[in-house]
Amino acid sequence: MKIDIVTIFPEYFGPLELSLIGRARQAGLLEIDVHDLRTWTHDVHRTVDDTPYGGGPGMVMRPEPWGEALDALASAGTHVVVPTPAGRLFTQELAHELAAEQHLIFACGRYEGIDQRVLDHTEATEVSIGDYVLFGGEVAVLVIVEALTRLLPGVLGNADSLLDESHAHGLLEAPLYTKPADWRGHEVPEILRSGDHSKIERWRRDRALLRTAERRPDLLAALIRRQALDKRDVAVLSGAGFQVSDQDVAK
Ligand code: JD8
Repeated sequence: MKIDIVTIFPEYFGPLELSLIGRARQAGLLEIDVHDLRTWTHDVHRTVDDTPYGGGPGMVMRPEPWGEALDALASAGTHVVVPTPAGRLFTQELAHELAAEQHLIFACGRYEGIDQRVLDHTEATEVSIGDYVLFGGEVAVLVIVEALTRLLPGVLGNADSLLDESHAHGLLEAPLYTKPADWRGHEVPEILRSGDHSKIERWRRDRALLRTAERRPDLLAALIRRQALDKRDVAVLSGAGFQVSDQDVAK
């Protein structure tokens, strides 16, 4: 996969050299190039912003440098992605969609954002990483690139395989423990030390179900809608006082 990132702050992307993303790049599984938007300005001050039509606070990114940048970087099957609080919510589902692309160009806005005509002209996908307000698109791009990198073939080993993970099931993960068995008087649950693997699997499923019901009722509702709970799941939830019925059991 090829990724181009266009920004007025190329220094934000130093972390993409580190750890597993850095290793994926070195292994040739992922090519990332970071570009300074000001490369595509022509005035002495390398201006990228101007006042908003219609008035209002702050400044808007001018379309001309963006147009030149995106023309210079575009290839045949390019997909432009623009982080904005008004975009489609970034989820694991969207991560899979984007990870299937050959070439992505990320356009990082600053100030109040980018002139809408750039997004319209390039048929960009507008994406939001969540309902809170950032100063610009750079951190959102770091989040999205990390989520995509994990999905690229050859990046994950068996130890951290995609099959087993919480968002694949639509459940939160059960809690994790390592040694020592007693830490400051807090003990690791007995069952995890029992060596009984079928009991341990059931215990983890129960913890995951109860945690999800407690913390993310939206995820539990989605599982019920998809008829993804079995009789035992429903019994565990109902035994813990959560409102579930026989209707919610998969047929
Ligand atoms: C891009 C400019 C700041 C946004 C006025 C000043 C994503 N989940 C998210 N929260 N915030 C962003 C985001 C914020 C951005 C830009 C992304 C470019 N800003 C603007 C509009 C309101 N402030 C984001 N993805």
